[in-house]
Amino acid sequence: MTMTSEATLFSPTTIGKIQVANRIAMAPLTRSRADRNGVHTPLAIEYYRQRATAGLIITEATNISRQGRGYAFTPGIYTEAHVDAWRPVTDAVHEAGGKIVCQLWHVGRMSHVDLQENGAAPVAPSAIQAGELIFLETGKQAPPSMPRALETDEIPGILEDYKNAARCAMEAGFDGVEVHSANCYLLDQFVRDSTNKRTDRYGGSLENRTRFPVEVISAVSEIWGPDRVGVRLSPLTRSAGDTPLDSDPQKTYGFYVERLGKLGLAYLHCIEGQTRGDNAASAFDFKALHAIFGGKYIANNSYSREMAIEAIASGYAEMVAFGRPFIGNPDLVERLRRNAPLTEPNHATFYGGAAAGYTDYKTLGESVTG
Ligand code: 8OZ
Repeated sequence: MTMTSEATLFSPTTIGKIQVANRIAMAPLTRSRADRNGVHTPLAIEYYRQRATAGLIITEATNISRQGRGYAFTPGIYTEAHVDAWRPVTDAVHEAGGKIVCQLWHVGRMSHVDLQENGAAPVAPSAIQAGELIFLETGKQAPPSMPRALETDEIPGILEDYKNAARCAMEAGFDGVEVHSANCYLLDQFVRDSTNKRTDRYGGSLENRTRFPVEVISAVSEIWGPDRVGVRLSPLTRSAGDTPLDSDPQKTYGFYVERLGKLGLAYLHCIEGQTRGDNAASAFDFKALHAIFGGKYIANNSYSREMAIEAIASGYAEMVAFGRPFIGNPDLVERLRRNAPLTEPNHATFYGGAAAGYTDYKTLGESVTG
């Protein structure tokens, strides 16, 4: 039999219920340019519209509640004002032929009393303080505050917050949602034995440590249908907050992913190594992980053009997500197609500010003629 439709990086596919024009996803990228209340300015419309040739845009991490916020000027998706600011973004992406899912985020312990309602302590599975520094509204940096451990009876309230955010995302016109279960934020804090010391049904065994994240993903799936819900994991990442790895990442995330596989989700998205670092797919069996999951897989972390082409052609992944290259190259898909040079993004303008380093990167056509 001859194969007539071999998958390439540039061929269309379907992820759950979402049809995408190519295998290149834009990874979630925190840019910290919303206002103090997490409401996007019109600049975000232009930023996402410029990148709409990605097969799938995954938005920057977006707070599901005030409690879930840990960095000043990150956007939210839990009030009417948030919905009204996101709707023109999804409209612009759709008009340009793209697809966009909203990444739902609760930072857990990675927050500061100054960012919380009435100066409340951030919440976490256990009262263990994170390291590193976070940005406050004053522009100053501070270590995350000491969190308080969530009471068991507070869990349903957080599930409700996730559902509210999922509903808001639907109202705002997204194609689906991605649950942020990576990078040592709230869900990952429950999964890892380094940050979860609970003795109730949400701590201890693997079954218990994965219970809350699975409940969150199931709750969000009730709103969207599981075939429009993806999940992002980072088994090898130590940030945020200098969080130690789980004591046995292969076993722990394998167990977690086995549970996720039963939910019929749109996709599993893995950061294969240290977030914002190198690809370390050789240090962990990601292939085993997505085999356990059994559904579509989006690979991420420092993929070169050649690695991405190979990942799709070999069937290793259904899509490859690029993060930093999408900052400097709004037309990344076209540049990869032509094997054209990439513009290095300026790190100094990654977080905060306005148009500079956000919406002023040029496409190939603009660079040639401009
Ligand atoms: C960069 C700066 C702040 C937060 C993540 C949401 O690492 C983030 C993040 C990235 O997942």
